[in-house]
Amino acid sequence: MSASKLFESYKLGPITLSNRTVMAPLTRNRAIEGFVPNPLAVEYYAQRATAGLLITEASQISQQGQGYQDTPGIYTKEQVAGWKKVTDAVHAKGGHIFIQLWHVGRISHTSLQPNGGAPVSASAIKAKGKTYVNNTFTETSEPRALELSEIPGLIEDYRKAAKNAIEAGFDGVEIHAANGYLLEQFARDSTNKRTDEYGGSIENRARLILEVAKAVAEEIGAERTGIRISPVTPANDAALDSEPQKLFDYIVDGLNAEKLVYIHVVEGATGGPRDIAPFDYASLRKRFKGAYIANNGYDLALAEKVLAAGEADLIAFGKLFIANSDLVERFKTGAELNKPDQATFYGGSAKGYTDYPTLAEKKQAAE
Ligand code: 8OZ
Repeated sequence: MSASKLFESYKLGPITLSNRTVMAPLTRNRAIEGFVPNPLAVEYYAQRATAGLLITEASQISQQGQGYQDTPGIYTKEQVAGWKKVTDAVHAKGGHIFIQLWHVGRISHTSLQPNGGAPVSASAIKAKGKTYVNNTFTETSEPRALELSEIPGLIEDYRKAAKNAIEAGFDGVEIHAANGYLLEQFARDSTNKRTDEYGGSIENRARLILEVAKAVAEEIGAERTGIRISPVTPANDAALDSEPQKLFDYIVDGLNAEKLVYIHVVEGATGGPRDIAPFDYASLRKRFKGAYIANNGYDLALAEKVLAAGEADLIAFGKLFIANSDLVERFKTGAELNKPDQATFYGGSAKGYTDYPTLAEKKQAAE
């Protein structure tokens, strides 16, 4: 039995997590009619409730915020009712769960947009790359720049989604400001060419993220509001900002002012190399007064090392939690890990979703 810090409890705002593991947000494309979470999601998340904190798959805050087929939303009554079953099941097992609030911006396709319109972004610059719609990988559509007059309505969509999240029983929300989606499209100067108060200087490009953080925190409490950032990821054609360190130091200072409960940092290229571009994550860690959740390519050894050094408070694991619902127990006992099956990540049903064998089931099968 290891005496690692990973298995110590952690007070995150008003809730106490039973350990320092976090299940990272993981897109699974299994939503049903009306972009309501699949009934199987109840079992899927409940199976993983021994994580210190579960963060749901990214969930669109509006129809405009959707970019891929079969992702769940958090903007209708039916979606809220679907999520309530998930949060009830997780809480019944003693777990804690946040929902990730998502607007994809330009990473979308007209077929998913209201009235078949263009997806929106900071500027009318098309992303190179594909999204998945109508069961096919499809070029993203040419976006249009959001009008200045549309921005209050966009912030209102985040605020309403956060309100819905609390109604659905979530312990809090994570604002998705990572991986080349809308909020990052505004932050980076590679994708934001605006000339109004949301473009140009770092202060202007950070404005939307900070206004969204403020609105959400005002609605549900800063102690229930976290955010995910990915300062140097190339995901979704996100070319590097010209000054990523200055940009994200500024953003984190602003998040401090809003008293957010955590920053969740994708270190390096999402799902890829951790050292893709130079960046001083310790600077963010030092500046930010709330919790630091580290993510990207962590295994048990790296997690223990980083926690012991005080470089993070919590560690988020993605693929390892897909394949191992009892990941915490496996880490504790040094048990072998199941391998994730990439073919069943996106779309489908129970296969590769709720049917990975637990340690207990494996033992039983061997007897
Ligand atoms: C994989 C496939 C589709 C979306 C992200 C929400 O990267 C995603 C995502 C991941 O943040």
